[in-house]
Amino acid sequence: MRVSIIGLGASGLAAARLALREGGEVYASDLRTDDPTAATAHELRALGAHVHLGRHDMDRIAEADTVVVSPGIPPDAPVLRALRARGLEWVSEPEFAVRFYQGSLIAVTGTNGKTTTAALAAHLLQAAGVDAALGGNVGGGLAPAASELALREPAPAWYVLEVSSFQLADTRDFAPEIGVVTSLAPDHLDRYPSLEAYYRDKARLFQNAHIDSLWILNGEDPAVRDLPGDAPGVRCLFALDPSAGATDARDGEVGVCAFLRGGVLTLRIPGGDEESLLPASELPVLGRHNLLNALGASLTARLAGADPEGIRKGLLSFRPLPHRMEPVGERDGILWVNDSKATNVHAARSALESLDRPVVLLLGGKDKGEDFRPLAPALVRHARVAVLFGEARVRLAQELEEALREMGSPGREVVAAPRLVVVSGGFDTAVAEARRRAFPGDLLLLSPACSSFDLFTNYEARGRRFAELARGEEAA
Ligand code: UMA
Repeated sequence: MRVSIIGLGASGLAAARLALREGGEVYASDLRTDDPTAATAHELRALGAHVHLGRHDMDRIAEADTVVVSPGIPPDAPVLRALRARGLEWVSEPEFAVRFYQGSLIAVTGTNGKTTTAALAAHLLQAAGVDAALGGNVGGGLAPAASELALREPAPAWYVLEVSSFQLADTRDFAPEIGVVTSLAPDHLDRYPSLEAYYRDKARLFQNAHIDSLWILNGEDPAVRDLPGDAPGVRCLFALDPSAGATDARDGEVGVCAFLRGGVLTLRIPGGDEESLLPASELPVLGRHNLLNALGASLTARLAGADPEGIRKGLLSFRPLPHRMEPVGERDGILWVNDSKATNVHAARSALESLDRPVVLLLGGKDKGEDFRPLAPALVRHARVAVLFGEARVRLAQELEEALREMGSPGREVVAAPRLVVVSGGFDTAVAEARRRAFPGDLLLLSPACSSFDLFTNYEARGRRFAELARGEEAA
């Protein structure tokens, strides 16, 4: 087996380790030459790989039987254009990894909610005594890359992989026993030419569907229900309302199998009775979308063999993941919530809509070109103030002002238009401004609808700084 690995981040390193363990002859390359990449190169050379930093040797790459490409490399990168020109194919890192899996596979994708759902599903399985391992796109040091899981011994009964559209793009034989789609909304439009192209990559989850495949779909999201097209398999929905989707059922749907009954999370798996899990009020995570994530994850775990009692225990012991609706402090009656992971409009909107306290919202960051106007209705309903910061602040202000004006035109009713405050200083200045405008009882929410790369290295660094400021650590 001759394997060429392009990109030496977390995915490339994991794929190279796996290929080497399998006795492969490995050529790995990365355009970077910085210290962390040099350390990776050093490790891989010690294990027998041939590594180039600062360039990709196309002739070496062309000698491989399998070319593994990191998800962060866009399809129009020169290295991929050169591969295409030579008629060479490549696969994504999870596609490579699953070839070596010995247990069953749960793959979780979706625009938002996929990390929490994947992490919770794995946690619920473990709480029920089922050996499950979490990995894939998760990142943030919370879980390993897909290939790293293949190195685990003994192999787990279930691999729970979060997969992004970038990773699904270059799959071919990827065939999960259980596939989960949490939500679909515009995202990554700086990389995809259209929304359809983005959804097409997501739909690759279903490319090897067979009649025994189990699909767990958000029943409240019509785009999710449409995504499988005519793929075979059983489609189980999750939704707050048990009758959701009843009037327009798609082929293969068996109705809502996870829902709320009298405020209690409830399961009804095909052919079985209703099983009550836990009152929603006892869930240790914030917000309506986390309730949906909990329903999706509980259904996934149940279908993978977890018993209701184990799921109940797991739901109670789960803790919010960092940077996802994570309460990070309460001072002077103001609750600070870090949702730095909300890097698109849909995520910020669902965060807002899931809350029942007045919100002072921090919005802004790198401008990915998304239309911000759809945020306006949620702002009107939930936010008193929106503090706009970072590279996107001017466009945010223009589009939100325009949308709010439109909503306020005669014939429309606006109770209280939220105040928009544009801050041109850095992140700390924006947070200080938000703090000044918050009253006791308010929720100070960082759910920025933009990525962080204008001011930070990643969303985790942005969330960490927010948490420091929540604790009163003012000086950077
Ligand atoms: N590179 C080249 N040549 C090029 C272009 C890039 O060599 O022409 C190199 C870069 O220098 C870099 C590497 O290729 O070293 C690219 O690495 P990467 O960006 O793919 O990063 P990884 O560390 O492998 O992380 C990836 C995911 N990152 C992205 O998809 C951008 C991580 O998801 C994931 O946790 C990890 O694989 C393991 O599966 C992060 C993410 O932000 C959390 N994902 C996006 C999201 O969730 O929205 C999709």
